[in-house]
Amino acid sequence: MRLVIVSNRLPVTIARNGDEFSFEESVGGLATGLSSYLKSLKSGTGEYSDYLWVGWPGINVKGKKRQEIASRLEHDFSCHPVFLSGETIDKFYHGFCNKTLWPLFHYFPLLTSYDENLWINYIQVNEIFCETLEKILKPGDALWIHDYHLMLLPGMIRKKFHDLPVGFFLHIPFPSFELFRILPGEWRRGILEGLLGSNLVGFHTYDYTQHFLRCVLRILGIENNLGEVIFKGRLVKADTFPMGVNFQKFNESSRRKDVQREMEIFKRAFKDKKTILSVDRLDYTKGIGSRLNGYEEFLNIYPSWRGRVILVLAVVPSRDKIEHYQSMKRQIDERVGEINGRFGSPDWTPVIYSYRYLPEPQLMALYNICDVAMITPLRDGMNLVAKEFVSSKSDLKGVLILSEMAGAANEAGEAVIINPNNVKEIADAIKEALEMPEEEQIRRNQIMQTRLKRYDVFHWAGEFMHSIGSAIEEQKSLEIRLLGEEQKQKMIGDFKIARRRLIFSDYDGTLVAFAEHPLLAKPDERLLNLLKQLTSDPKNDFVLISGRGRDILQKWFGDYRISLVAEHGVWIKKSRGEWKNPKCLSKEWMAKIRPILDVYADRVPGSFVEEKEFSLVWHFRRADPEIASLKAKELMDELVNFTANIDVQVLPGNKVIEVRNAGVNKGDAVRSFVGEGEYDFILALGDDLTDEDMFRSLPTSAYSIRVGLNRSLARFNIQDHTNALDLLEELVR
Ligand code: GDG
Repeated sequence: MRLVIVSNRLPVTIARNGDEFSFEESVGGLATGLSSYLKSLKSGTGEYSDYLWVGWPGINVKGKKRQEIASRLEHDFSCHPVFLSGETIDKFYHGFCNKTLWPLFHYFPLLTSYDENLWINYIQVNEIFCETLEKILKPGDALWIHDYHLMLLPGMIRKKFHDLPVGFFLHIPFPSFELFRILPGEWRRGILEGLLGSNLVGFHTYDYTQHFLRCVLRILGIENNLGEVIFKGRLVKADTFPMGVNFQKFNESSRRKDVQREMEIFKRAFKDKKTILSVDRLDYTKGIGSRLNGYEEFLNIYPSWRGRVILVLAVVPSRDKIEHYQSMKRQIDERVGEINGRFGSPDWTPVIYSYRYLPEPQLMALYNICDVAMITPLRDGMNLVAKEFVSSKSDLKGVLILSEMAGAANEAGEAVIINPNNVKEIADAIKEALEMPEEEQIRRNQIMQTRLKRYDVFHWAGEFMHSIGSAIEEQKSLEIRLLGEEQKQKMIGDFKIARRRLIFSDYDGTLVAFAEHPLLAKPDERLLNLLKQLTSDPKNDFVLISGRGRDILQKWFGDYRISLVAEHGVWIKKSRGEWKNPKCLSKEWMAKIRPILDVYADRVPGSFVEEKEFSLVWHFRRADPEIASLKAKELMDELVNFTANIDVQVLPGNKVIEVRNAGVNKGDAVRSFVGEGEYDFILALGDDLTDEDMFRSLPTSAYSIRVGLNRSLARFNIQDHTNALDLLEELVR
């Protein structure tokens, strides 16, 4: 099987020298980590033995040159380019990605721009990726899409490839609902629905996963069960996979000759001073300013350290086309100048500052020789630099100072954890780190390294891929009972030859979609025509078996030659007959329960109580989904306790909780109809828990179908009410 990786950028840097192109593998983060994993696939015996990486090559050329670059990428790097024009990439990468999604997802709403044109461009670029993939995907491929640039792509792909395994991983934080909701409605729904095209959506931390699930609930109204969501009839799993680094590579780096050469050079430059390392891309989320403030404060309040310590500040150029990044660069230059001017002396520079990309041996040399790493992002999805620093310490000596706002902080309890907004805290942390006894450093690093070694980047990618497989297995276990074409044709055949046919159907959720208020879920033309056709054949008996009150059923269906069952079997009206109440039921309990439900209706805006003749229902479809979901659990508890000694039952339904007399259920009603005629074809359709009683009471020869993908006693499942109508239409055609 082939694994197709998709990310905004290919892991190859292409440089142009006149008419010639040179190609070099990119290093750092996703590129390095994932590349090692992918290469290991080719030599391994696992499920995937081949890979292809699809993304923007970082260069725009036309005509023959494109072909030349594409075949070189394919041949030498297993990459496939998605070419984008300069203008498109400008609006996409520098636009929606980094002026809207990046700041908002990192909790900088004031820096977020809301430009409809940029959103449209974002959709278009995701479509271009989708079109490219359509041309190259083959049966047996699996797709792993990366990061915030391509959040619409899973949904687009799903429309074209129903069964393709698709995983999505978000490398940045997923913000809390309060932040995410700031996006205009169409954008936020589009992003969530796009992500839900995947089989698996992965995040770095438990919090991000929960934020995502909460947004799915609050914005799309879809609940999750232990991280699993049913979206458009498919199971989608959201889970946490903290990304690791290539531990072994960093841990063994001090043995590399090229790294050792760089270590010697740095050691000479730093002399006998203690060193604090800071490495980041230039970005306002990385908290470089706070770090400089903290360091300045440290020199200010702990003067004995002056002249004995150096801050090695490596800033890597990034997104310098965006104005905000340019001004940030100027501020950093100025702050470094101020600190060096204020404290420096002819033989001591407090901050050694570089603004460039460091070749890998240099970065590894710094990881190896610096005593402390100070990583203080204001917000960071994970932060791999922190993990790389700790992994590099083969002698276990060194201290990591880490912001609590980095995803990595969840796994690095042994680091000196700071709040990046507290200058004094940073200053104290620097002192603590520089003065930490060696045994303590070793003890802490040992624990962190054990974790980093076990959960390295190979483990991370392997576990993610394995989870896509499990999500698909679970999806299949749901689909296995989906009514297939062959079974459907058999059913139609049985229907055609039958002399007497009996069809039971629930109403809400089975023949019509749910509406915000029950009165709005009226039968439409399509359904009424279907009923006319069904009842025009004297061989057919149709029973509408619902939880609704008899008044509304009478109003909507009283004129049809069909039987009606109201309130789950409290009332039964045989076709053309009178309403009858077969059981002697009590109503006394209703006066006691009603006030409890009223309290919930008052407390949960948008919810209301429906009183039927023999049952009470609390409806919460229109309420805030999160509050309602919590309150529904509370109400269930309260009702179950309160009704322990009363002869009633409490039933959770689809956005409702119903209380009704015990001993009344659709099963009894079904039995009374089945016993009446010599039916040689019986079919029952229903969508919720109350319909399970109906399925349970059917003869074994009957066809039973649960609408929706829930586990059920029914023999088959179909996706939704439109499939139910399609099926009934096919029967009578
Ligand atoms: C995003 C999320 C998340 C950096 N400078 C140089 C260099 N690097 C390498 C590091 C590291 C990577 O780049 C940076 O990774 P980070 O995790 O620190 O940050 P982002 O680039 O913002 O990445 C982040 C990450 O995705 C992965 O999911 O952790 O939260 O924002 O590997 O080594 N490498 C070299 N020279 C440099 O100057 N050679």
